[in-house]
Amino acid sequence: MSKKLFYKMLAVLMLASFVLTACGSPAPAATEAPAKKVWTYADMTIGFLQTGSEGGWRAANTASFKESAEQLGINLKFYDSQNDLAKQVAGFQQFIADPEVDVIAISPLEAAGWEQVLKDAKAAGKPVILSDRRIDGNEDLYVTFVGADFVEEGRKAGTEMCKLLEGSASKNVWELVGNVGSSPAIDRGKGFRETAEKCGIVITNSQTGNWSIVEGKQVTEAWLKESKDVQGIFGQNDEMAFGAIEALKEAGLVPAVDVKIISVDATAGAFQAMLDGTLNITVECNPLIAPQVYEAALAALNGETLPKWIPSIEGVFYGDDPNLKEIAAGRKY
Ligand code: GYE
Repeated sequence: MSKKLFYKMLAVLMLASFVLTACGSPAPAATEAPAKKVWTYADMTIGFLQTGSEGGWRAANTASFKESAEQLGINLKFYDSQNDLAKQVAGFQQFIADPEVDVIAISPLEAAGWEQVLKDAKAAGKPVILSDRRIDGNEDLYVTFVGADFVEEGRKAGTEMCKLLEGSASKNVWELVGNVGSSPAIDRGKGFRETAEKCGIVITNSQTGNWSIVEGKQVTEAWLKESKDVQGIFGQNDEMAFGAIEALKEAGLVPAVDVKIISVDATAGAFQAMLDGTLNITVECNPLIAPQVYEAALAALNGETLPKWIPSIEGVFYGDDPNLKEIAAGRKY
């Protein structure tokens, strides 16, 4: 066999083995990255820390979480903080340590003091969603806030109180405030002052009624003992306004006539009070936000980036609205 033929055949063989390795035989298996888990609601266990039970709004909010979790097939671990901040922090730490819990949602009782537990949740790889109420502090420590613009709710109430007191010789207004330190209490007060003071309203009394009818009534009774020189009452929620209405009646004043009354929440009770003619206006704060919270939780687990605020949709309702009865009949809470 001539040298020339030998080298030709050798070249062909080498070429063939090169092609085979490049195309044919599977290269040794590289360690493929495991397929990325795509979370579904059925996979998700969410630990939700509720504030406790205050009134109609909170009851509707709690029902929204429990009912939509059932509908979506989500495993919900519901923690009732009984309106006790220490209990709420302890519950948060419990969810961080709980291997079953994938994501944590919280309605913070107060805005301050969450830095450390949020850092712990982050270190534990558990996304956190704020529901209904904000916290002060570093936005990087939570995924998003689902809820209302409380400052804007306050502004709306202030603007409406200006309209109700138009032409009134004096514009003394009393404010029933939510639980001290909570973002709705802080922000609604800020928003109300921003617009109310533009028309010369003077806030001559302001005190917490802790979102309750009983305390709303007691605080108003105490003020009425001192003076009846009041033209308007701003209840930061419906329940406290209901308490003020009772106190005014017992003091011989006609609520919504002698004293204009505006509340926030727009629960069924507020519509009934407007239909009864004892409440002038209610500014809506939507409690049915659980589906948005769950959507955000799932997106977070699937690594999606979310806006830092997912606003809830809200309106204003008037006691003198000719369609009030129909509107009230169509309300979900
Ligand atoms: O306005 C009040 C409830 O956090 C927005 O809490 C909520 C407030 C609501 O007790 O009725």
